Amino acid sequence: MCRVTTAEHATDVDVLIVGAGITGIYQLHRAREAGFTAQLLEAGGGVGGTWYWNRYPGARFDSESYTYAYIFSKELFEKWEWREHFAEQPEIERYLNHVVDRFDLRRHMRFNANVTSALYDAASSTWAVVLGDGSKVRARFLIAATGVLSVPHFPAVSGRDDFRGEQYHTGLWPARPVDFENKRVAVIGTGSSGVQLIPVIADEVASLTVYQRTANWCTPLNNAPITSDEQARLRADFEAIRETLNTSPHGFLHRTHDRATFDDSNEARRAFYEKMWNSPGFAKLISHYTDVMVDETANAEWCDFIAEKVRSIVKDPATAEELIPKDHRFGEKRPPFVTGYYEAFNNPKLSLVDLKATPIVRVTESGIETAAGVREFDIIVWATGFDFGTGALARMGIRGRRRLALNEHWADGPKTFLGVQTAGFPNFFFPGGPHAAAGNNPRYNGDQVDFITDTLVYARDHGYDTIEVDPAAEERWTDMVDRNATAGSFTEASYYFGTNIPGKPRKYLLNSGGRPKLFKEIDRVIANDYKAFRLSRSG
Ligand code: NA7
Repeated sequence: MCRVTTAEHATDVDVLIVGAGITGIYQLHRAREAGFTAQLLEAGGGVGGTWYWNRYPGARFDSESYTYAYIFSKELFEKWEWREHFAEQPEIERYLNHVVDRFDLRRHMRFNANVTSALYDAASSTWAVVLGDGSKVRARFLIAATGVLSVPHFPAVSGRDDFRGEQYHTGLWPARPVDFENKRVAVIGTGSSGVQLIPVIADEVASLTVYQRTANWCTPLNNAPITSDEQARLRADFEAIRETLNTSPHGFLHRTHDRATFDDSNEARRAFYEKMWNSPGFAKLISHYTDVMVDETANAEWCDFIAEKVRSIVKDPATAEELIPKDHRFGEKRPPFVTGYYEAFNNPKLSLVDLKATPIVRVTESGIETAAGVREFDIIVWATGFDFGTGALARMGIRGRRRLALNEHWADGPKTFLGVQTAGFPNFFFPGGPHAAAGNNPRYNGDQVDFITDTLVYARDHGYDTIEVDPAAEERWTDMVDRNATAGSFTEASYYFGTNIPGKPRKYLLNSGGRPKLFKEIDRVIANDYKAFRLSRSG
């Protein structure tokens, strides 16, 4: 495949992948398996991507471990025994290292390799990629598996650099342990990361002040160790599990329910809500009453049930009220799943600051000043989220045909076809990026990796080395995403619309058509002999 015209444009590899997260590792494996030469660049010092950087205490899956992990290899599935239904970060990192070694991928990986620019050369149909250390790699195909939650967001709070204590972002957590023992700690942010961290460090600290701008609808994760009987059942059921994960609309094993809320009596509904409260992770969305996300009255009743639970757990009524969302319904934002979160607020060391009532004025040398005064801290943790979806791609200096910057092409929001390619950027793919997942991420991102790999193989088999999506296909897909953006439960309160980043275009960043739409379109592309792409030969 490395057919080139001049030595200057000789490619180092067929496929250059950026990012050693779950998607990038799988893409490297698939590219190698398909017979391409491949290299993977990773900005971090090790394997894991999101699961490398987000190593804060309490970081764990909220999809079941064996549904989030790889399912391409039966032997791998059988060999790796997850300890818990929802694995914690250290186990996840161990697993991803195990996969890399088991499939002999490490020798194709370069760590501490930060991409600063990527320029497309139309004459040779290659990508010239420059790294932070000035070194260059030229590749036929560039695949950015750079993740959607990989650029941490720090709010523009003045004085952040003045603070003399320790500061951390949950998404940039250091590899060395952070000592919380007897420290006065502030946690800013109560999204999925903050609410995982808070109960885990609560006992260690001298004091813990939680700065909350918006309360979330948190429900129990209901994690548990996987018993040896369950391990045996998982192994025995592998083929069925794989089939369900590969075909279900959300990529989970949870079954959908067949009843709407008011099909049931008051008593039956109450029992059902208890069952949901005690069910694992995302079952609370997928196995819930069919109308809970669409019928306001149905949603309100479920919210009332959660609010009652919060009031029954949190002893201080004023704190309980502050922890109950008043501005959005369940499912309008990505709901966090928790272990001991509400209970932690009964610990006298915890206090809650409502940032809507008393916003942060600035960070000082010794603490945080709000409208209510200054509190002093030894450690500040920013659990303030990410520049979701487009953040990493926007920072890679990507330029396509006629040096068009990706940021310019996407000035009004991302434009993609299937969330894998964008017009004017031939031979560039971005699985697991904008317009990607609408469910259990690795399943959906894996679909994209499989499709990309099949497309590269198709091009190779037909003697083409240039693949570029037709602008009309891009427009059709992007229109579909925008048109259906409000059809699901997420609203602009969710960072899935980019609303958490000042100045970012308000555009839906997931695939609003969901996995069935992706499958349908992939089938159509294949049936039409890849007509959605312009395939050509360079030189
Ligand atoms: P999230 O879910 O984006 O949460 C970020 C939190 O930080 C959230 O509570 C925000 O409040 C808060 N935040 C953001 N900016 C500010 C400012 N300026 N002041 C105060 N508070 C702020 O990120 P996570 O890391 O928790 O979770 C990300 C994903 O990881 C999650 O969805 C899962 O997929 C796993 P807000 O709600 O915006 O008022």
